[in-house]
Amino acid sequence: MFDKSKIKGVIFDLDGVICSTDELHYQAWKALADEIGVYFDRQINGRLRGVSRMASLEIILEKSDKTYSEEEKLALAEKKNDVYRKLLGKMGPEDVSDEVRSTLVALRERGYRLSIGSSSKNTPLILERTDARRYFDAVSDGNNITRSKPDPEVFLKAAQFLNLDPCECVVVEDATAGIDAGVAGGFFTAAIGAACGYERADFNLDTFSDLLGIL
Ligand code: B16
Ligand code: MG
Repeated sequence: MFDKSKIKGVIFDLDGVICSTDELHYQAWKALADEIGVYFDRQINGRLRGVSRMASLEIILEKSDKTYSEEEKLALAEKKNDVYRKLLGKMGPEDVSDEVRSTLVALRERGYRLSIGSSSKNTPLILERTDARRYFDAVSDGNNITRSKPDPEVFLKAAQFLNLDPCECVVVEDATAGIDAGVAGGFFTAAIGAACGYERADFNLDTFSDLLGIL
């Protein structure tokens, strides 16, 4: 049972929650897919939400007739990431909205401890480009996990960094795999964006600042 007085922390997914990098992922994967002659569109891109880089590549290669070795797959993923990081380099503070910033500030003022819980290994670069690191007490990301969502590892690490139990935290996610990860880890969950309406989530947020009505 959700009891607001027992909640001490909030863990935020990054891509699709704090900022939107879906279009940049799309452009980078599309460049790679075109180069290797594999069909790729925005619908397939939607399946990559919250999924790790290598798992994303596997989804893209479903449309390929060729079988790639593990070494070749790593090289393809690296190539995509080089393009993606160049695109991330063009991000700036304007890519985190005023609504997100003021909500994070208000949550901190209410005493909540805040962490990032993202699958992305590019989290440090994204937080630096958008000048958003300063809102968070901790960052758990693709660099400190071995299993990606729907495994709860990234959120369990975030809770550990905050010194909190999962049942004291709300996870905010835009991917159903992320909500599944939150549920599996024993967290309360709030779905936003593409995950909004997902029946496994405890809360649905029409907009980011709706969090202030829950916490
Ligand atoms: P990278 P999140 C996820 O971030 C993205 O949603 C997903 O599309 C991406 O494949 C994954 O990060 C890995 O990203 O290639 O930068 O390590 O939504 O968990 O913040
Ligand atoms: Mg996401």
